[in-house]
Amino acid sequence: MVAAVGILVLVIGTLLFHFLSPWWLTPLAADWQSLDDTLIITFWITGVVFVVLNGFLIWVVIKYRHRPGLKAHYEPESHKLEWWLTVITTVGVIGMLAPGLWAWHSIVTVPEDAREVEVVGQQWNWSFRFPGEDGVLGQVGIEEMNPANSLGLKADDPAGQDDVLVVSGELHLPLGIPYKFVLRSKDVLHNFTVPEFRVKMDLVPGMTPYVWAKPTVAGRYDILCQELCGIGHFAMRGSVVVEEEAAFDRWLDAYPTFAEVQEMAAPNVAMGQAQFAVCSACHGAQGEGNVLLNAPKLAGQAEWYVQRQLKNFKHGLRGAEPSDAFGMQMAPMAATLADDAAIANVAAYVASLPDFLPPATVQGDSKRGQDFYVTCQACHGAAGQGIWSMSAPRLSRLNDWYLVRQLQNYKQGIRGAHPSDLHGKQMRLVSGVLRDDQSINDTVAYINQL
Ligand code: HEC
Ligand code: HEC
Ligand SMILES: [Cu+2]
Repeated sequence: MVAAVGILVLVIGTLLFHFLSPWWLTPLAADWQSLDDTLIITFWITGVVFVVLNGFLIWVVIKYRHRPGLKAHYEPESHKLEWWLTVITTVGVIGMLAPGLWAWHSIVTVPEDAREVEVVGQQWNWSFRFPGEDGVLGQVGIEEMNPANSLGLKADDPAGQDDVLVVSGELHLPLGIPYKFVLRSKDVLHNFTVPEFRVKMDLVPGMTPYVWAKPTVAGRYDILCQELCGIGHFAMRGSVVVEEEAAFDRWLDAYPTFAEVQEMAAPNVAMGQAQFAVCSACHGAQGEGNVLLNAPKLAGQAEWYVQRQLKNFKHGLRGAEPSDAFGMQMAPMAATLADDAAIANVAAYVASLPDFLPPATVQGDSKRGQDFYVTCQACHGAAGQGIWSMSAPRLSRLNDWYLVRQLQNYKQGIRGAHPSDLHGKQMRLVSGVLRDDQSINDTVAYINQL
């Protein structure tokens, strides 16, 4: 009797969980109703079988329970029953598999009018490339990759010249137009997933798998990597923004073609030095930092990172949160840099400043910090030197008080809260490994020794 009640509770509990749980499909935002239908059909078939089988089990347990004097009847074979069970099972399995074959056929059949975008995955960031007017993506090679050409386009391929490079984790797409996502991995296996689009496909190094979708609902959706691709796998997030075509065109226009990137003049350090006069009021004449003004040391930081932060400050991705008192002081300063060229000049000047080791001010247990740093070094490097291909800046030889404040800001969502600040969001997710202020101090004490 106890067993029968147990099974009954299990069945009712499972059904309740299925219908009441909040972990249900996200609202559909692409033309993939067929995938949802396939899933629902499978749920129905398995659900009915689950209830019927367990109901039968309960009935058997009650009806044939042990009673004194009752003897089991031996019947090893029943052709009639076997025949019925085979037919029902076959129909059930066909019912589950056939819709999947149809759906799979449409996944691998890209519509004629689909446009193309390349999705590039790497540990642990996303970037994108549109083929430009010729509609053809130019050739790429790993040996071409460097901070100025992070997608590795080949300079001598004419097809690549008009490719539009979106070196940012945020992709925009026009509403109602089918897109073929050509997938490329720079390093290991990744998986491109947009739950609302119902697309999900592995990025395999050396291959270019693809998947397609037609976005049908405007909005912002997460891009997830659903492959265990290393320590930062959970923090490998991107965004896709679906909007009207006019807004999409404006967005895409703001990104340079490969030809434009190559033509960009080398930064002018002398002009950068002139611009830096403003900055030195807070950051010091040699970019050495000033704790009284809360302005960190800049000397020794990588050019690409300084550039990105200045753009983030200027465009409101950093220092726009009202709770970010120090970022708010910096943001108007970045706005004094008129354009990308001015930003590049000043970043080049900062990179030319002589580096030195600033005094340590933070106390902590560096042995304990070393254990935490195992996570950090996957992106920031074992010596805290920063790794551009991870988008992670240098941490060694910065002001330790500044590092502590940034880690607190990430944890509290003061930095990295803007939806377009995907690098900041990544650090926010990762900062969860440092549970409290003590762990932060310990980690920074260890970084001081690097
Ligand atoms: C009014 C003082 C002030 C001036 C002037 C100023 N900054 Fe800043 N800057 C700050 C403060 C404060 C921060 C730290 C913000 C934070 O804690 O998030 C900062 C942060 C930065 C950062 C981020 C560093 C990092 O490691 O992420 C960069 C880069 C930077 N400033 C560059 C500049 C440049 C270039 C100029 C001149 C155009 C400039 N700053 C002018 C106060 C200033
Ligand atoms: C998955 C990669 C990844 C891991 C792991 C990671 N970081 Fe970061 N970190 C980044 C990126 C990317 C940025 C740059 C964020 C931006 O551009 O705003 C960053 C920025 C920072 C900054 C701000 C530096 C500055 O100059 O403002 C600090 C401090 C920092 N990380 C500390 C840590 C610590 C400590 C750990 C380990 C607990 C860690 N990070 C682990 C990717 C990572
Ligand atoms: Cu990944």
